[in-house]
Amino acid sequence: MKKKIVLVIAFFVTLIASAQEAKQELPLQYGATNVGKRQDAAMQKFRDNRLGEFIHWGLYAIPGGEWNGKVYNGAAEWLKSWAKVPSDEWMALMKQWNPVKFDARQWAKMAKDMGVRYVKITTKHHEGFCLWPSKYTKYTVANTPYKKDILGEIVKAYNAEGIDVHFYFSVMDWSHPDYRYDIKSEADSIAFRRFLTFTDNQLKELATRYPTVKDFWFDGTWDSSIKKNGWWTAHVEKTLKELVPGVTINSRLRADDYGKRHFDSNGRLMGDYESGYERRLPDPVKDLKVTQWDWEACMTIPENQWGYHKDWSLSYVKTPLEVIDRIVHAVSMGGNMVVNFGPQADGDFRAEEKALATSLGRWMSQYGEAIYGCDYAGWAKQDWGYYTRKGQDVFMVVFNRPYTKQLLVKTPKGTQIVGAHLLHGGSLQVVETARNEYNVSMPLVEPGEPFVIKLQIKEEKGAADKYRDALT
Ligand code: FHN
Repeated sequence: MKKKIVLVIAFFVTLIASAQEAKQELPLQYGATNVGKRQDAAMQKFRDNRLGEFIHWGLYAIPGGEWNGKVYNGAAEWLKSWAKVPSDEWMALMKQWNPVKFDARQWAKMAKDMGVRYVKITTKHHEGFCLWPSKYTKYTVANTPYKKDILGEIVKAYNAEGIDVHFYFSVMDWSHPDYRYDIKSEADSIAFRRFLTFTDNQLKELATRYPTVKDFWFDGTWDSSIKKNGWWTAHVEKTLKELVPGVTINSRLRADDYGKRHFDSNGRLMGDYESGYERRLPDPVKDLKVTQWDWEACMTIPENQWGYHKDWSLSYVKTPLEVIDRIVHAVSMGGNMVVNFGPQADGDFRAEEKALATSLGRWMSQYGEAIYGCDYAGWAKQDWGYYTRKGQDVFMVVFNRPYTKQLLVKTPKGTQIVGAHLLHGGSLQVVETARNEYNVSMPLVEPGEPFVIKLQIKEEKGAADKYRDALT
């Protein structure tokens, strides 16, 4: 009887709580459009790709962080702002834009060998210089000594290697007289409306000139002017999706009716995937909420240089192992990772980036099975590294070797480990030590680098439990 009363009370408490929750939902015209994760083939492809190459290339590659003899340590693609260079002076750099060593096929080959499945290329960064011959501005490759459509060459060459091309696009445009950081007057509002039309035109131009584009990744969308025009961000998402079937769009584009960004005022993700993890990653234990939506992180190789900077000694430069760690970390939590490159003004990559690409490629060719198409496994994180999962295959990516030579594995209820082997190697001993706890032995000959163990599992619901807890 007592139990029944408790159940009835619990039922009513839940009912009242959910009614209150429903009441708090704000009606939104420009909020999230998807319910849950997108499940169509294009989104699945985006997700399965997992590893991407980011490329920041623009006029900033020419000064490479130095202006009038002074080297600025801030991000090289922001040099115009650090050194307070007037727009016309900055845009005069176009006269020097002649990347004679640029070879799109070589770039695509390097990307392929590196193991990336997609590239994100800056069609236009904050400076406003366009890598395609846009007919809506004079600040494009067409008006440089080089003349050729760099973006077109990249799309063609990468697609020929089977690599998806994503377009980075900065809405904030320092070169445009109608751009506004905020709207404080009627005049601002009129100018900014003109700017939005200009941006619409450029986006339509990109979507129609390069119809194989798979994704638009927006940046430079944090200003009040954009937050006050949430309707426009929703309109861009809708227009691009009509123009390019299946296209994916990052959350950074979006603001809702109240100027709320990434997640709308009801807490729902806007766009198709979250893009807030920049040069950082969610905590693998505390931030498991991210496994509920799609997300993509991006990272620089030095601490904060996206465009080419001539002096990498000014900050810490990540080693290939650190980069690999971050890639696996992202995938283990159901995210993608994009590793950034900032090519030189002559169109070649700096030696450090080439070396990193080679190291990444070597590791990915050996262990990529634990990355591509993999997802969050749902198993409790252990100190030796990360789990990833694809269907029935669970992968252990081991970064930290324990002195015990035993890798502790705790499985979810009803999951048994029935075998383990080194990816491309022999089988490993598995000892069940307690309920849902196992020791997987380290390989006798250690690979000397982060390695992958593939587990064979059996998932049984309601399996007989051979352990009995002591009465305490
Ligand atoms: O300001 C930019 C920066 O230069 C770079 O492009 C990064 C890449 O995610 N996005 C902006 C800062 O969030």
